[in-house]
Amino acid sequence: MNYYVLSLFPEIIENSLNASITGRAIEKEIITLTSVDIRDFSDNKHMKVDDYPYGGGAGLVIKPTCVYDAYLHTLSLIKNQKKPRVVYMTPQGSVFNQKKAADFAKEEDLIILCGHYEGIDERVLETIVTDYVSIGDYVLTGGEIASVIVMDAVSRLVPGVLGNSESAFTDTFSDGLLEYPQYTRPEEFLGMKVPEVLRSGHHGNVEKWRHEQKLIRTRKNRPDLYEKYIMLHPEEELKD
Ligand code: 6GU
Repeated sequence: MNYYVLSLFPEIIENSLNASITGRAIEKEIITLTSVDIRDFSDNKHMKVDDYPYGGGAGLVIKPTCVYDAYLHTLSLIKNQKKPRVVYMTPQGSVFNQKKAADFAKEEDLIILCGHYEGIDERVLETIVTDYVSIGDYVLTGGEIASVIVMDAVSRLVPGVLGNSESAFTDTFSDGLLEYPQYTRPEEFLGMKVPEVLRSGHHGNVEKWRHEQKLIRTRKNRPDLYEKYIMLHPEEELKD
């Protein structure tokens, strides 16, 4: 998986992705990250990339020329014949989820475009963007952190990025339920004991307890997901 991220703050993206599991995947060249600084494609001596909005109003708008030139430069770096998808990070997009992460993980190259403070001229978006993606119903100062979230979720689905012990956790959400609670030593912490069943050594009872915990948690924290799950598995509906 090769990511090409166009933004005005490449350091936010590099600092985040070069750490931890994604950082190790970059070192191993299972994924690559190329950040493209839109400011490098400014067409004036002050390195300005934005200008006043036509029609007036607050804030500035990123010029289409800078973004388009950054995009053409990015295409020139990509060997693949196929034109890559271009993901624009925006609260106006459709909300990112595990299904979209799996869809993006199938791509060989992904171009991700991030705005900051302000919008980007609509004409260049119409020309290059294939996917408009938001990460949720709140407003961030820019798309950089949102793009890191998308790349993190996509990267862990790329074969070889997770080690064996980590891939055990791949199926969170894959069955539509939240995960069960985990415990480790000590057996007693601040007067709280690890649930007896987990220390019983009875594998069947452990599985049953964990599944029930998933249902309890999902009903409490995500009633929307619980309703969906129960529609498909009515026999598992919790009694109380
Ligand atoms: Cl993708 N960008 C910004 N600026 N704010 C957001 C977002 C993206 N997703 C949710 N809020």
